[in-house]
Amino acid sequence: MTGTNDTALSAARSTLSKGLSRRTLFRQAGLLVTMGGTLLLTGCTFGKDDAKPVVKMIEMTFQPAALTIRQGQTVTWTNKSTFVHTVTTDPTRVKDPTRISSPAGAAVFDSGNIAPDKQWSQTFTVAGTYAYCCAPHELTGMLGTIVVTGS
Ligand SMILES: [Cu+2]
Repeated sequence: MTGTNDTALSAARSTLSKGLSRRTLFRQAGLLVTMGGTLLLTGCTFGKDDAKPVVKMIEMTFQPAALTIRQGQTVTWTNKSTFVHTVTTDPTRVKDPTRISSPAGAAVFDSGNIAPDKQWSQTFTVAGTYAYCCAPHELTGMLGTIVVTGS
């Protein structure tokens, strides 16, 4: 999959240019390569055998921005940036509620502040599409999508 390698290289170059350590660079590149079997151009799909769906917060982006998981899986957001971020589908936490959405019957969630090098997890029990954002950075486009397929 040349697309996977290109993506990993691109992410690696981006990371390097932002001044992170080479060790961090290679760890991220290695993870991207490891994920290669399921990495798509627009996101990742995690099957039942994949242990840990992860979304990284890198600078002011969610990576991958679009992630597909199975019902009942838990997604962990890891803050790899120097900023405080949040993960929210709560309309009361954002300036523009049209940016976010949840499937019918799903409770909204809000991580609260996730400091640099911290992480936060959410288990998805209701299938459907979740459009979430980082409340402090919604206006700069820090948006993400989780698609939960039926078990
Ligand atoms: Cu943010």
